[in-house]
Amino acid sequence: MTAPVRTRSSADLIAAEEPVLAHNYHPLPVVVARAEGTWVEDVEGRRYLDMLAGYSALNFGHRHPALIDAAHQQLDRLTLTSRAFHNDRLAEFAERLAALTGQDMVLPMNTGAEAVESGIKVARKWAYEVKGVPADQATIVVAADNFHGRTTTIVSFSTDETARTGFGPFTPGFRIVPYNDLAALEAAVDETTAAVLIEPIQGEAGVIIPDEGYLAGVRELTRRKGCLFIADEIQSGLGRTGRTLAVEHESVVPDLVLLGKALGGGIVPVSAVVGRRDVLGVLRPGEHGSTFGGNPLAAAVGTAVVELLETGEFQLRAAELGVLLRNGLTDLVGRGVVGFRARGLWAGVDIDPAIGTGREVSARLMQEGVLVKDTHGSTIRLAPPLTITGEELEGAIGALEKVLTQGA
Ligand code: IF1
Repeated sequence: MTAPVRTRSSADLIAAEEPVLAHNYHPLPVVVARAEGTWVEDVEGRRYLDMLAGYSALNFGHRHPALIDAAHQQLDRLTLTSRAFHNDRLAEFAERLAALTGQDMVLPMNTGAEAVESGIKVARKWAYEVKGVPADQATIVVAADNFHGRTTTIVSFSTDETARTGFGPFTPGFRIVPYNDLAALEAAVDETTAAVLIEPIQGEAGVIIPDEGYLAGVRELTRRKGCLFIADEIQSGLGRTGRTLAVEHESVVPDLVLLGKALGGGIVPVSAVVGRRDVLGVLRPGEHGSTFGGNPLAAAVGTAVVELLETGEFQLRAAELGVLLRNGLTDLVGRGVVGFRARGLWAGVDIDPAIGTGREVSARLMQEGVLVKDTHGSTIRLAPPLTITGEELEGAIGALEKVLTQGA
């Protein structure tokens, strides 16, 4: 008889996973049992500051009261109808999300990858029916070092061999150009191009922030060449960079915006494609769908998330605390940090490889009570909940300083 999970130690639980759980992750050896706000607690009661926030899915912290309350209320009323019928929560979610993002229409899905796949399908359909691209000839231009999810079509245009190897054959119709390179983009976009799909800031690549003017350049180029600009804001959006959407830093309005992660408040998977009516309007009944997309529980939580963002409070917090983060990291340059990129409460920090790999530094930070995730090589990403206090943020930076100056 397996002991009830609540009495098994972290070590027991880690060991118990090994024979029965697919090994598609290599987690840090911490077993989280409860969490609130910016703090998580492991099985033994040790507390950690969560500087990953579920890869930006926990922008509002763990179990934000307003979001948990919205979920509880909906759980006691209605959780799922399928889209075969209407439900009484979806209209308000779509109305308020469209208004928040300055777009016309919403296509509700569940995971980020589903939003990306849906954006690709809508862009192709728009290319055939509106732009007049010959059937099955549509191309979509993406950036090298992208991360848009894990489906076979999405990894078809990944440049990360680890994400691709062994998963072919791949979906055709994608062209890859260097990120932050308008000349290369100009050369790749032609009369077959349905869309340019990019992250306004590349997350997994290490929080790569393009030159000022790049996003505006993509907007001008796609408009001039008659193709769509699709911005993947699944990680960069919903307050993370100090604005509702990262594209707002250049006052750019894409034709489609892909949202996910924090849209579900860290409670349920909620994603969406938001965009122009004449683009999302190409979809007709029966042409696309999802069992859970737009379900009343997701819509209730999603509406509560939008409500949090409508005040602008979290965007302001990210912008203001982002100054503290930037200053703290600047003080560490030359003292274990070889470089960093930061916008709002989001940073990619390049550690001196002589001190350790990103994974090794993450393990040492864990010992200091701070949880982060490495991206590649010796780069770690910092993406705390936007609810973090200045004092907590200074504590995290202090822990990083200690780990770096302790040396190898
Ligand atoms: C994993 C990375 C981050 C995303 C962007 C779409 C998706 C993601 C910009 C797909 C998802 C997640 C996936 C998760 C870890 C995490 C991740 F390390 F994989 F690359 F954040 F950087 N667009 N990113 O960042 O959304 O289908 O996962 O809901 O796969 O390990 P999803």
